[in-house]
Amino acid sequence: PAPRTVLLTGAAGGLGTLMRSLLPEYGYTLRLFDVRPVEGAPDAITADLADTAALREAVRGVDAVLHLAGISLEAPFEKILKSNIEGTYNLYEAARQEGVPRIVFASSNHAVGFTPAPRVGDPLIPIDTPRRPDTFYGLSKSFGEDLAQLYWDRHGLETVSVRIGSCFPEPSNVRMLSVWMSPADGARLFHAALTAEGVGHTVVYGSSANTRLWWDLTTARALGYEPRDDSEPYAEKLIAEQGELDPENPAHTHLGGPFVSDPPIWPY
Ligand code: NAI
Ligand code: 15L
Repeated sequence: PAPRTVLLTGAAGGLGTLMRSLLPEYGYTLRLFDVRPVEGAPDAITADLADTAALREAVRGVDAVLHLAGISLEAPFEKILKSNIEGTYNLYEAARQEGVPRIVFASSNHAVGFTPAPRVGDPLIPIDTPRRPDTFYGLSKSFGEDLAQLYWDRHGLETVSVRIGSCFPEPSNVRMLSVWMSPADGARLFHAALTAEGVGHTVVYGSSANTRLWWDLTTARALGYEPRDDSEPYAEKLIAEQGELDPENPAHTHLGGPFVSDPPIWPY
């Protein structure tokens, strides 16, 4: 049966806020979880992923988890270890113990961020390209994908790991023309990932059907995802303001963009 009640971790964040408004249209009842209070949602669970008792209770009875909580940019290793590596492990353990059948995991393009971006005419980057994390952050997403594989092989807990590109209301730089996922396409993809049958552990890239797309969406489409948006209408303005991607600049020529710089460039 299609999942109905979904635990949304990271509900106070940027993507969590977008999905709180978009996913109910698909018929989900969302249970919210974040270490920060969720504005306008007094019933949200305010707890850290380190709190295993709170996690057990949070996942009890849900049909699936959309796991967005975690540090979403580069940070010192100790922080990434706590929130993203141990935190994601704690979530999987709670889900296993409570018999939750599926997790949709917010992985990231930064798990493969040091992969050179394809040039015009090159093949798209396949989903099974070797992982090349560009940061401790990307490394934590690589860990999450392996953890998901372990919990599928050992415990039969299913996961769709979504290597999200850039999911924001609009693309804000030239790289994002290639990796952007509109919020509406994000909701379409998460819905497909929550409902497709027999996913085992499936890894997909998460983006819209961008004209300048860098990676292969075949595994995402196989879930039933049909992207409807394309960043191209933003291209002329962004390129006029910022120029074309510079083939001599590593931050322009790798999937991970400015995350490959040392230190990573914020904001960008
Ligand atoms: P965000 O930083 O706005 O939101 C993350 C949320 O997680 C925050 O509300 C934060 O309070 C919560 N959180 C962090 N550590 C926690 C902990 N230990 N316990 C409980 N809650 C904790 O990030 P955003 O953009 O909403 O991203 C959501 C997820 O999607 C993240 O896992 C991020 O890595 C991933 N992602 C997002 C992309 C995007 O374009 N927005 C691209 C690729 C991946
Ligand atoms: C990510 O993984 C980040 O969480 C998000 O804030 C963006 O930086 C995105 O990648 C990106 O690559 O643009």
